[in-house]
Amino acid sequence: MERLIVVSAILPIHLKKEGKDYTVSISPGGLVTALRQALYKRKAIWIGWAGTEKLTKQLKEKIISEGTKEGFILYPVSLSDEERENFFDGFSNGIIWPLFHTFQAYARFQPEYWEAYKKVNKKFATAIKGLVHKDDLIWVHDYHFFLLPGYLKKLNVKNKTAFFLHIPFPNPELFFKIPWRIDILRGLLDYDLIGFHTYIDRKNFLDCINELIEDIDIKVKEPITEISYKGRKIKIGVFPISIDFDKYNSLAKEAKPLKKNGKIILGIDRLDYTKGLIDKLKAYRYFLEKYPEFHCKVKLVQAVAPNIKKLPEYDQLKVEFEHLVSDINGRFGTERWTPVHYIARRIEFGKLISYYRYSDVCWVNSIKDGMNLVGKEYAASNIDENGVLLLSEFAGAATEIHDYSILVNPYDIEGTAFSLYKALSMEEKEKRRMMKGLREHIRKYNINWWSNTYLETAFGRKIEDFPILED
Ligand code: GDG
Repeated sequence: MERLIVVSAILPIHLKKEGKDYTVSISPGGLVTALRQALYKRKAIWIGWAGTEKLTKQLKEKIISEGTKEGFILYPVSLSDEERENFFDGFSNGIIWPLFHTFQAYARFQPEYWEAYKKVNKKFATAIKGLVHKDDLIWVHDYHFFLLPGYLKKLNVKNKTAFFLHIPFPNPELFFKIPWRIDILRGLLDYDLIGFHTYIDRKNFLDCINELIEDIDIKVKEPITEISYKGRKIKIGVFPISIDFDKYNSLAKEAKPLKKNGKIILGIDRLDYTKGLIDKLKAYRYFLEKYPEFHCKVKLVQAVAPNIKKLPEYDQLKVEFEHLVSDINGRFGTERWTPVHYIARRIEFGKLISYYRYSDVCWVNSIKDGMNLVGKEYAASNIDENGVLLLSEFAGAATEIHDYSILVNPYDIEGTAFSLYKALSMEEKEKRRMMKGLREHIRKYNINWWSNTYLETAFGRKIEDFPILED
């Protein structure tokens, strides 16, 4: 029986120091949230770095047992400090993440980053070779592994490989800045399937291939585009990722009501410059200046989960964000009203569901985002169908659910403030119509739909076809 081997840069675990000991739990983040729900109890082997070298050895047992509870077999790969620095902080998060999210100025094209990227891709390929069976299917996630299938081929691993990119793919103008652009494209073409969130990402990828790769034949077809290259066929598809609708929908029924004395505008983001947090606060400040009738009647609840990426941009972002929060609270706040309720930590899941169910507006302001799951989670939890989603037109989700949300351009401070005003002033009937449509869409195109469509295209299998882990 074939097994599913899942590869992601970091294992889905979170280590927390408690006294002298550590607790291990499943970590936050879009990729993990989505995959965890798709793979639950499916006995997949999940390969990745555990996030810390020393502790990986010390906590191996705990990590493995935490995985077993979820029905995964977690397999930690070791990385040296130098590999972590140059592969993670360097190539992946210091070049690809900013450039693919249109933050070109943050990209540092250091040659040693590229060397580490190749080395770590090879290391993962070697780890896979050590545990793969003949019929296993290999599902690789995200921008850390553009070169992995090439190394697998060199190691004579002939299993089918499929890749999914969780972040946007940039247009040629941006992509061509990368000194190693051809190696990256050729590397990707070693996969049997390449999946993107949106048609824009697919178009950008095909435009890059068209211009840089010779002797290639591209047949753009729906739903799956086919590329012929070096005697092989490669499939290219669009698979907008989603969430476990039923889970959010049913948990919301039990959600504890929020103490409210006014309308709540909700923001749930990781601390990342791509999420448009600074522009959000500027638009909110402008909104409070322009519409004083809303003073004391609204509150922006903004949770900002810490980022594991250790880069100076994140420290600067935090400082600038906190400065704006205190500026707004200092300027507009009163003894009884704090306009921004800032939560500088990850909020507990039950509380998150309460916020989703009882907030009047959910505000996703990404400068660029592969998909963004927060808006979908909000809709699935908004069982009273009285909330409004304010959604950046630059989040992948906007290409899918634009009819059921108010779209904003995060660069347009005045326009965004006006859209917030519209969201807060919308008639009940219109709110219900939009939220109903949004919920129906997400109920249908849920995480099972996503994983099954993807796995069927990649391997001719559905998630149900993989063995289930007995309790
Ligand atoms: C990448 C792409 C794409 C956040 N704060 C808290 C919390 N979260 C959870 C949310 C959601 C997840 O983290 C964030 O998902 P996103 O999709 O918004 O963003 P990324 O982490 O950047 O994910 C993204 C995704 O991959 C999947 O392909 O959609 O575009 O960038 O699930 O709920 N959860 C809790 N407390 C928090 O404070 N409990």
